[in-house]
Amino acid sequence: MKDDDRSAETEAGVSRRKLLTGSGKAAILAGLASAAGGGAVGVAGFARPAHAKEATSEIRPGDLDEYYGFSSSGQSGEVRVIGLPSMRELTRIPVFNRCSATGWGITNESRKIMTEGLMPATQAFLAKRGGVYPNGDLHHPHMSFTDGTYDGRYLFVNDKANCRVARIRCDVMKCDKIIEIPNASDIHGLRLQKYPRTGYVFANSEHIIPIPNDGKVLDDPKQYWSVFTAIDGDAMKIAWQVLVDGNLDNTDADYQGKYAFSTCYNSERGVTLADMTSADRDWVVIFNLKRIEDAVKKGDYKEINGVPVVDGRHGSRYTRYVPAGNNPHGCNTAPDGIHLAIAGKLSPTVTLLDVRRFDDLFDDKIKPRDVVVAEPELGLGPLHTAFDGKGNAYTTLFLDSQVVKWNFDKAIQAYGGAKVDPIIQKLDVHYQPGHNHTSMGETKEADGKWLMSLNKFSKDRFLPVGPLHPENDQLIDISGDEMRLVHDGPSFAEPHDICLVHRSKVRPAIVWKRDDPMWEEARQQAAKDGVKLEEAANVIRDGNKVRVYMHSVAPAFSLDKFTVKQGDEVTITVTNMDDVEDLTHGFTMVRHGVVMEIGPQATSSVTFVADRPGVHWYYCQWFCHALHMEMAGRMIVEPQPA
Ligand code: RUQ
Ligand code: CUA
Ligand code: CA
Repeated sequence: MKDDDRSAETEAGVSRRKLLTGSGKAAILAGLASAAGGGAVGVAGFARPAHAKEATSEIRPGDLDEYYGFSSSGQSGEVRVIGLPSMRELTRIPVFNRCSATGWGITNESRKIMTEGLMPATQAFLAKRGGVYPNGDLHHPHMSFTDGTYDGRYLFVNDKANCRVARIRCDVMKCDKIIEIPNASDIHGLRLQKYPRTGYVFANSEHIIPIPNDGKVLDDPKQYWSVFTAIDGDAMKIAWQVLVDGNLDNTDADYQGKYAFSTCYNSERGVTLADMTSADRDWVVIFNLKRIEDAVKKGDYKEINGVPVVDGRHGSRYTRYVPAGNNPHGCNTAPDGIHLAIAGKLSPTVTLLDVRRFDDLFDDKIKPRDVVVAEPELGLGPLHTAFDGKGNAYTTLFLDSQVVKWNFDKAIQAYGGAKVDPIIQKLDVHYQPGHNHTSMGETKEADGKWLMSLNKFSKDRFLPVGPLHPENDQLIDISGDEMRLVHDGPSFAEPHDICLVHRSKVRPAIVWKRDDPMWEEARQQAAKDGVKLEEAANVIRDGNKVRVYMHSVAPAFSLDKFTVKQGDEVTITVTNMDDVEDLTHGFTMVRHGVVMEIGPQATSSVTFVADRPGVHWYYCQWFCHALHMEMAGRMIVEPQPA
């Protein structure tokens, strides 16, 4: 047995021990050990075709990639932008984390974004703890849609750790809104309305809690619930919530603008692993958007924490529950606009639903399981499914460490009793894949060129770097009949999900616009102080508050010194007047934990207390000029008389 086989098996062994509870699962789970880690099952091991011109991940120096990959970073809390197919990391967008380079979480502009959308109780909680959450757990980045395809406006992302949803502007690649979701425990699944546009951002509370969670109900899980949330993505306000039975894991929406759906792995509403895996089957919940909107209009809801909460538990007009999987996980709408793939996780199947039958289901003309059109058995631990727009699906098999390519039509025929095998190919990936994603694959413009498999373990694939290994993001060419692995990409904790967007959809700015809303507060304060940001070199005293305004043109700040008194609250506002592509300055105040990025034509500000007398240098931390080292000045802090 090879080393990696052994560790893969240990991994599966752990999950097997933990998960081995219900009798119905024993048989499936007993099969794990033999298949885990090696991946030598099924039809793996295709010979590599002798393509005349094989697709390659190589991008020659100076050439540009064809796709943007907007990758999550899990518990790192940021978004990473990579180029595809080269897999080169292009930039990072801090969102829920703090950033030592850009000052995200330190500047006034970022702290406003990080706090203003939180519930008042959370703001009060954080006031004693540095004002902003230091962490986040960002799983699902998705670009806004118009008419079923990406429109380049925004990315929306979730924070599982602190129950938030954030929006990133794709023109400047900065986060501009963060809101907290009330009545939820945490936010896991997040996807967007695809038609007619986004529109709604759908977000799932994964864990069940008392609603409201105000201490009146405590250790009584029978009174714990989960909510499905629709956010107005333009206003970044909660539109409505739906109370459901069970929990909610992943979510997606149709291409018609009528339905959204979420997987549930805890239909038991349990609070222990044993409880949550005790049923043989869980379900997918379907939400009828029109009916829910009408309910909100008519007042058929309860207002909880300022949000209309519609009751969508069993028997309601607003939802339907379709039994599927066993602790199902992935929830992916196919680009054909018809099919929805629910990955079985503990069940070796993917359940394929036909959204055209949902109208009849809501009119009670058919039974819930009548919307199922196929349920192919694919392998062990199916987690997520991606699509090529040619009728094929690609499902990750966590336990088998494989991606399986299978065909819809064949799966539907097999479900109808025909003797056809829907599986086209199984490819080993390294190792234990979670999400996967195809180029443009969650849009109606799925182009079937690339598949990325985001693998949770890298084991032996890279130089060892200590006990904490990177993950492994693998690039697979799916343009031919057979999948071909072309690149291994190590990544730090922990890309869950990615969306692969053709570069024609994204139009980033080169420099900031001076009237950008990002620094509106600084603009207003400067106007009150009679200061012109573009020419500023002013020190304004206002009691013990001191506002220092400067502008920068490489390689100098407009002030090479300013003087304050010990204990003053100092606000530094810097405007970068360089109007040149790629000319960013920074501002770092030494020994004060103060740092900010100031992009070309941007204004940034930061506030701190100058409570240490003496001389403190400030300098530009972004290499900007041959005389960058000299781009500095002094803050002189006069001691308070003793
Ligand atoms: S989930 S590995 Cu956080 Cu997207 Cu499926
Ligand atoms: Cu400005 Cu370095
Ligand atoms: Ca379950």
